[in-house]
Amino acid sequence: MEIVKYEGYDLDELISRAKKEYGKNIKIISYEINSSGIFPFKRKKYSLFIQVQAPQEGFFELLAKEEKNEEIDRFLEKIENLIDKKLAPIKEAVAKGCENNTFLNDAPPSHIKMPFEEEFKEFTGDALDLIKLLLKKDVDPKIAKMLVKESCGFDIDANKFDLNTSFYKEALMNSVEKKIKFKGPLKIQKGSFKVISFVGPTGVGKTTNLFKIASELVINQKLKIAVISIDTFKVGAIQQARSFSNILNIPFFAISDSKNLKKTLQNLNGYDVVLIDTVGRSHYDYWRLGEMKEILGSGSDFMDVVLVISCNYKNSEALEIVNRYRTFFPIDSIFFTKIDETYKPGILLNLPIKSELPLSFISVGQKVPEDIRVMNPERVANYILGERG
Ligand SMILES: Nc1nc2c(ncn2[C@@H]2O[C@H](COP(=O)(O)OP(=O)(O)OP(=O)(O)O)[C@@H](O)[C@H]2O)c(=O)[nH]1
Ligand SMILES: [Mg+2]
Repeated sequence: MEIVKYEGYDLDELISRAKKEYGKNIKIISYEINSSGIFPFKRKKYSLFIQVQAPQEGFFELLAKEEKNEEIDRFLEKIENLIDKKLAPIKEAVAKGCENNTFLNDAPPSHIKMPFEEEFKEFTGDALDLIKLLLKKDVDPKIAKMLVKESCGFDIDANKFDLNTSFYKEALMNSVEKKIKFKGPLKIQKGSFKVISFVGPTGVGKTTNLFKIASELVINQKLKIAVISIDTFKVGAIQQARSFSNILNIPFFAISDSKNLKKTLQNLNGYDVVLIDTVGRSHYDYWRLGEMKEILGSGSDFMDVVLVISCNYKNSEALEIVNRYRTFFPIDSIFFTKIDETYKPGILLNLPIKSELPLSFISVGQKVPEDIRVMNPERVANYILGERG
């Protein structure tokens, strides 16, 4: 609200001037006559006071103001930077797409996420529901798509793919059977002298699970077995392995160099199976992995090397472990552990499919010897779909 004062000798003329400037509905507050008492013949002068509404200043009016508002400038600059950042990958993708002329027939670059409906538009019904379920379990979208398609038929009415069974487990088992290799139960002939070593990152369950296997071989298959530990680095590791061996009443050897390992293996020639426990090594520690390879030496050529991996690992990290360990050892199979500690076991599908390595066993808890299962398509399907068995 503002008060404006007009001065002049003609009151009517002052009022019409005010109306012209501020519109017809001006509010006249008062007017004064300024005549001097000394000169009564002098013309009367009027002061007219009107009330006017000050114009509302919105955001854009403020922006349009001549004087610079630095705060607004800074705010706008921030917004511009944010928008630029968000648009950068899209601009880059568009530029690349134009360059390679791939926009018409190729999928968008992987860092641009397609909406679910678009990415899986070729599926319908149960197939689409199974894909959703697999994604919830951290199965890689491409792998989910590939596995589900494997158990689909083409629905002519919908012009899309749908499962050819109404049971998710059956569909998944069928696809897993086709796409993942399994070692099956450990069947060892008497007198065959098989050497199996357990390698993997620290704390994944190598020692515990080696002794679960040892129990099965000794107690159920009545084989003659021995255990060698090359983990002479970790405090208490030898004692842990020795006491397990004592319980099973099998010979145990702690060895720290390749010459001794070779000699001990030669001496154990009459045994059916020799299990080798190794020290946990980070897959990023190339130097220590090299050291371990040196100790296993030429033995690693004829032994089966089982890579032990916890289901707790992130998918990308697990693949990194496989790839790095592979450069040192001829990995024969993947032995998963700690399935009881995860609700999203997508790794069970992602890792064997991406690495093309077969699955051997899965550890389902800490108890020795019972918490171990042979891997097969039905078990994989059960764990993924949330049933434990
Ligand atoms: N919850 C759960 N714990 C497990 C499983 N398997 C092993 N563990 C536990 O994991 C811990 C580490 O097991 P270890 O057998 O010592 O592991 P490791 O790979 O030999 O460890 P390092 O020799 O130190 O590299 C122990 O507490 C085990 O009881 C499993 O399937 N589930
Ligand atoms: Mg150990």
